[in-house]
Amino acid sequence: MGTKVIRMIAVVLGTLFAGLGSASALDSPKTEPILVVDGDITETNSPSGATFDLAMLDALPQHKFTTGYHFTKGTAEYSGVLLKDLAAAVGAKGRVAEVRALNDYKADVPMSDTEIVPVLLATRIDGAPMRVRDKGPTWLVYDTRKRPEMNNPTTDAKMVWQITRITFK
Ligand SMILES: Nc1nc2c(c(=O)[nH]1)N[C@H]1C(S)=C(S)[C@@H](COP(=O)(O)O)O[C@H]1N2
Ligand SMILES: [Mo]
Repeated sequence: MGTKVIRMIAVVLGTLFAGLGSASALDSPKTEPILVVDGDITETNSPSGATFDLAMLDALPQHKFTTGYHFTKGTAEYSGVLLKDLAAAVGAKGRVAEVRALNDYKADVPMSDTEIVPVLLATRIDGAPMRVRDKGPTWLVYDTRKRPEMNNPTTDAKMVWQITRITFK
């Protein structure tokens, strides 16, 4: 092989790996971190795992739906990031997300749920960021409208609000 060809191959490989690197590299929070993701993940940006501020969550694909729960007042538009997109962003290998709240309440969310209904890490209600007093900064909500049989206490218990940490395991 000529040196020209070898150089070309080197350039192509270099570009490929640089591309892979930038596609998977996790940004760092520029404002107040609102979520820590840890456990069985490949993408991190701090010794404690992958920390996110609101802008980093906003940079992931956004989804929304309007619904109400028996424990909420009326209906509201919930918007944010699908749990499965968050899992992809951190290279989560685990099949369960342990979702922990400010008050140490926690629930195990099987990733298989995310294949049945949209499971959304809501960052906003009716377009407004959620304050802690409004169940923020993030709230895990299930869109059970197409699967009403999932409106049951087991699902309710997985809709953790005031989330601080998600551990994939
Ligand atoms: N942060 C947090 N989220 C939580 C809970 C909790 O205690 N803390 N309770 C769960 C349970 S068991 C249910 S049934 C629903 C509704 O809780 P509520 O009946 O106390 O409103 O929220 C879920 N999310
Ligand atoms: Mo519950």
